[in-house]
Amino acid sequence: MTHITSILQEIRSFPPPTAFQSQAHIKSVEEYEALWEHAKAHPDLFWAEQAASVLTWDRPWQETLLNKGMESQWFVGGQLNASVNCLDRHLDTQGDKVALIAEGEPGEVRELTYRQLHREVCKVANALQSLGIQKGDVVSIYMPMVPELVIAVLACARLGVMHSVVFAGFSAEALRNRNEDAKAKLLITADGLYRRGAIVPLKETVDQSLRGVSSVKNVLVYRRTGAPIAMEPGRDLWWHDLVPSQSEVCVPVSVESEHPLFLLYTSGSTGKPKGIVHTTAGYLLGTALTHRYIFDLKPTDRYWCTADVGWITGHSYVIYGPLCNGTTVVLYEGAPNFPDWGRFWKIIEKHGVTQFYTAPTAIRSLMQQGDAWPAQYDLSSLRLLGTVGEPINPKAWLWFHEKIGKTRCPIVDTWWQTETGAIMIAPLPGAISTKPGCATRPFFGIVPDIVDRQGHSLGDNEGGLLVIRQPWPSMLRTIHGDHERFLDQYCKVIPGEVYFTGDGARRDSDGDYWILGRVDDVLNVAGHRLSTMEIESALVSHPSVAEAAVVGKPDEVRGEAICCFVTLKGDAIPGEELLKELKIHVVDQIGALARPEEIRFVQALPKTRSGKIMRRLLRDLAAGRQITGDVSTLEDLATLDTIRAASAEDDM
Ligand code: 7RM
Repeated sequence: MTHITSILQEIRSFPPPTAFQSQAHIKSVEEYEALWEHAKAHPDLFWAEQAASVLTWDRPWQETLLNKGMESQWFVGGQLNASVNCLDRHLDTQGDKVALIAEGEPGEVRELTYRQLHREVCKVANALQSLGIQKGDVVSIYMPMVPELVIAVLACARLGVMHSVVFAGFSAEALRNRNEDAKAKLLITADGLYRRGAIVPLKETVDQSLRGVSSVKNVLVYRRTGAPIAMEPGRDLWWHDLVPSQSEVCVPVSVESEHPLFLLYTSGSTGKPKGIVHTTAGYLLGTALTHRYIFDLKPTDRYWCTADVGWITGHSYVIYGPLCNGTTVVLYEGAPNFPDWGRFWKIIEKHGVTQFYTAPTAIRSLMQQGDAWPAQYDLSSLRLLGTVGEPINPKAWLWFHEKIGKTRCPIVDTWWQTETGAIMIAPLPGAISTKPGCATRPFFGIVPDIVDRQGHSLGDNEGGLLVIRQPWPSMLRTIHGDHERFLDQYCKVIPGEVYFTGDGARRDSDGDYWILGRVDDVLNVAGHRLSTMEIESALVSHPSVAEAAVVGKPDEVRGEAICCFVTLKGDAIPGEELLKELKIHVVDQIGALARPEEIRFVQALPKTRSGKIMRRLLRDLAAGRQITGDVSTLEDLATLDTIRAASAEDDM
C-alpha cells in the first residue's frame, strides 16, 4: 500500500550548458559520483575533511560523529562561533567586499561591506549584552527584510544566544505562541515595513502578541518607516537610542559544536507548531558547503535568494551559507509586483545578479503576467537559476529556463526541509543533467532511499517513501521542549534507523530522484496511490489554468475520488464547458484513472505564507467537513471564505 503510482513521465533532459560546465567546481558526473561514493563509504572522513577546510575553529574536535541511529552529535569537543565564520574571518582578506546589497521596497539601496556588517553586528551584540542577554537565552526576531534583520541574527550568534525568527507576516497569535514556546527574553522588531506600497504596522501586532506573555522583558525597535507607534516605557527601547553608542568591539562567545544556534518554528500537519532546533557547527558546514557547490559560487558573484529570512531558506541561503562563503548577497524588502510585475527583473538588471533562487509559486505568478515583463530587462548577468519549496511543474520550469535563463543557465531544483537544515537533493550544475520537475541527485554525504512502510528498499521507478539512511551534520537535533515528538515523527516511523522525510518520491533508472510531495497528500483512488502534484501539474499545463490544488474526498466505491480546486487565468471563462475540457485534458495527460470527479473554480488557493498549498484545509472542504486544526500559517484567511462560498453555490 505504500507504493505510489507515478504517472507523469517527463523525458526531456538538459545537459549542463558547455560554457557553464567548463568553469564549474564539479565538471562531470564521474567526478560527482566518485566524491559521493567516497563520502558514503567514509562519512567520518569526508565530513572531517570538509569541516576542517570550510569552517574556522577556536578549538579542534575530538569525535567527528557520535550517534545512536539518527540521533547524532557532530564534531564533539570542538568550539567555534558562527558570526566569526560569517564575518570576522573575511576581514583580512576581503573586508571591503560588499556583503549585502539591500534594496527597500520604496527603491533605496544600501550596501554594507563585510567590515561594516561586522561593526554593526558587534554593536548590536553589545546592546543585547547590556540588556542582560547571554548564552543560552532565546531572542525572538520579527522584522522586515532589511540589513538590521541580518545584523540581529548574527548578533545573537555572536553571543551564543539562540534566535527564533518569526516571519513578519505572521499574526499576533502565531507570534505569541512562538514566543511562549521559546520563552524568548527579548523581541527585536521594527515600527513597520513596506509592502505593496503600504506600511504594515509591525509594532502594533507585536504589542497585541505580548499581552499576557511573561518571558519577554524587552522589545528593541528598529525605525524603518517612521510612522508613529506606541512605546511602552520600561519595556520598549529604540534601536537608535541603544545601538549607536555601543562599542565596535565585541569578543565572540566561543561555543561547543553542538550548541544550539537557533530555533525555527514550522507548522506540523496538525496541532501546534514545532520549534526545530539546529546546532552550530554541523548546520554551518552543511549550509556553506551546499551553497558553494550547488550554486557554483565564485568570488565575483552577486547572489540573490528571494526567500524571507523568516523561513529556513532565508536562514540557510540568505544568511549563513552565503556569508560563511564570503558572498555578495542581494536582499529585497518588498513584493514582487511593486510597483509592477517587472520588479524582480529590474533588480536582477540593476545589481547584476548572477544566481537567482526562488520558489515555484513565485515563478508561476511571474509567468502569468506574460513574457513582456522579463523581456524589458537585461538579464544577461544571470548564470544559474534555482528553485525550492515544492515540486516545480514542467511548464513553469521550461518558462524559467527559456524566458529567464535564456537556455544558458542551469536550473538547480533543490529538495530539502527545515529539518534537514541544508539542501539534500539537487543537481550539481556543471555535472548533472537536469530534467524539468526533478531534483536529481543527493549531495555529498547524503544517502537517500525510497522504501515501503516496512523500510524495504523499492526498485527503480517504484514510488514510495523518501528516507535518509545516514545522519548528516546539518540535520535537526530535536524539537524544542519535545524530544519524544522528534523521535516519533522522524526516527521511528520507518523501521531500521532511518530519517523519515514525510515526502513521497521515485528514483528513475538514471538514479535521479523525483519528489512526489508530502505523503499526506497522496490519493488512493481505486487502489492506485496517486500523487496530487502530478494531477496538479497536468491541470496547469492547460492554457486556461493558473493554479491547481488536488485533494481526495471520501468515495464509497473507490476509496477516494479526485477533487480539484482551480484558479483560472484572467481571460478564461469558468463554466460547464471548461469543466468538461479540463477533465478530458487530465485524462489525456495522465490516463483514465486520474479523471477528476469534481473541479471547483475558485478565486485563490489557501496557502501558507511560504507559498505551500494547505491541502489539509481543502480536504476538509471537499469532504464537506468543518475546517479542523491550525490555520495560523495560512496567508489569507479570506481565501477560505471565498472557497466556502463558491462551494456552497455549487451545492445549490
Ligand atoms: C526548504 C523548504 C519542506 C517540504 C518538503 C517538500 C517540499 C521543498 C522541494 C519540495 C519538491 C523541491 N523547507 N519541497 N523543496 N518538494 N521539490 N525542490 O521548503 O520545511 O518549508 O518545506 O517542502 O515537501 O518536505 S520546508
